Amino acid sequence: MKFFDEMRIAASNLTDFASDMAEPSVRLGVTGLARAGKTIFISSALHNIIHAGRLPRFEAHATGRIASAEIAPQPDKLVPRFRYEDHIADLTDRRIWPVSTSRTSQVRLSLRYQSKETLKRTFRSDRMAIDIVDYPGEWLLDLTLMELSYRDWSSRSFEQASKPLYSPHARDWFAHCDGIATSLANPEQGDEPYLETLARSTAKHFTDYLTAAKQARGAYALLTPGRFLMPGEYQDSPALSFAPLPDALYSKDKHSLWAMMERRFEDYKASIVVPFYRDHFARLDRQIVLIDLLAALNEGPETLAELEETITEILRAFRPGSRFWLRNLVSRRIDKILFAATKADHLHHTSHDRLERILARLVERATERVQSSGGECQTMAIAAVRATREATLTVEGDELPSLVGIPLEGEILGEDAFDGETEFALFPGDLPANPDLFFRAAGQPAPWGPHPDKAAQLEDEPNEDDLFQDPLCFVRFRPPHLEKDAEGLPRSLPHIRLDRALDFLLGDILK
Ligand SMILES: Nc1nc2c(ncn2[C@@H]2O[C@H](COP(=O)(O)OP(=O)(O)OP(=O)(O)O)[C@@H](O)[C@H]2O)c(=O)[nH]1
Ligand SMILES: [Mg+2]
Repeated sequence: MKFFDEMRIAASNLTDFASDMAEPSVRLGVTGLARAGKTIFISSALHNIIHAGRLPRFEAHATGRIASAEIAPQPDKLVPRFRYEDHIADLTDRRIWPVSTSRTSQVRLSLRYQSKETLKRTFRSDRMAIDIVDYPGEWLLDLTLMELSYRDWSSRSFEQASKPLYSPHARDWFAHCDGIATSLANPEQGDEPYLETLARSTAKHFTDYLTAAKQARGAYALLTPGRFLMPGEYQDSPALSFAPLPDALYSKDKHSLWAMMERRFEDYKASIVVPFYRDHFARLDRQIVLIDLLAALNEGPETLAELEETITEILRAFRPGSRFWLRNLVSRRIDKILFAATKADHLHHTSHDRLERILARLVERATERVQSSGGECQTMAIAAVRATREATLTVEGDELPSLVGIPLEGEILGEDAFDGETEFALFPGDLPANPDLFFRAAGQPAPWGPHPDKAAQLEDEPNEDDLFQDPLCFVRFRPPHLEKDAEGLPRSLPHIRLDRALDFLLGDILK
């Protein structure tokens, strides 16, 4: 971390302070791996606050103390504005989910509210700005690079790629690496310096591996560098032409391929990762960490273990602890973190407590870290947009707690292929009451909820032998149909516990 960065963070904190005199602001971090639900959370939270949504547990909103809420010009003029209106139009008019985020954007919600404290009420009109940043989840993984040397990162990358879940995707890249020593000994002549050619072809093989591994393993895997998977403005840039090298190629010669790669790795950290952290995370006050736990559960214990590792690693970057690389630079401290399991509308409410318990177990290590540095944590199962409603299915005389919704076009469940128009009722399965079942050693069968055919034979609590090894019944649904109000505007987006999440994150600030 360079002195210049420290100055910049200090300066931006000062600017925050100056603008805070007019309108105090809170920076809310919406953090999560790719596809965790960040964009949907931000869109639905804004829409519900602005359009008088049903938020009974968000006290300031429910009691009418928020007099006005509107999108206001954001403080960072060079960052694109979050495309709130487009996302809401997608969700409410076209009833499609917005596409994956490929760049950073920001939005400021400006609130006027009536304080509960008489003194405050008498002496000033209360205003509060809430700044939120949206970004591609892939980039979050890069925060884990900051404390790694090139050599450590290289050996980590090879170690991961050698694991059975990854090695099938790494064959070409490994074969290429095997040939590097030979290429170095017999350089081919071309227009470009041969080390450059070699660096680029190595980076290409490595990127192909990362892409294939991510496709197979989902967003949970700690695959870095994140920009290789979601380059944003660095598409095709030389900043992304490096890769890990086998330790056998380690060299102290500053003209070697190793040294070249090492320089590029360090440049990547200094010129891409540090600014990303500095501009978006270093100044956060509050944070919600969104986790697509259901999808990870569906994948099995290996994925869950991987997700746990990834989340814990990432959160190290947010803890001002002793080995923390930015510890003296962050003038603001995150004092509250909410861990939320998203998309809870894929489960019947009778399973929400269980999902929360699994989440609490998943973030145990991360929570300890936050609490040891004085922060407050909570866990919650939420759906920022509720795409299903609940119903009871009767199967052979048994009543099964079920969900009704319109599966997305192209979704397949057993023999059913969906057209994106037809409603469908399904029994999603139950989660086991004991979260430990999910955290057994990787490699063992997944302890999924009972298969629908078996459900009727089971007592309340399935024992392990009864657990079926199929995943939960899981299809992706279209966003819900919304009635229009008297002015022809769509009513607010339905959700699960979005209000409780907002109350935890912002309630005390709006007292
Ligand atoms: N049913 C349901 N699906 C959701 C919800 N939130 C997110 N999803 C689904 O998850 C997908 C990803 O959500 P996003 O909000 O785009 O995820 P993100 O974290 O912004 O992902 P990146 O931009 O790729 O980092 C959406 O396209 C939806 O299919 C929810 O509350 N309910
Ligand atoms: Mg997004």
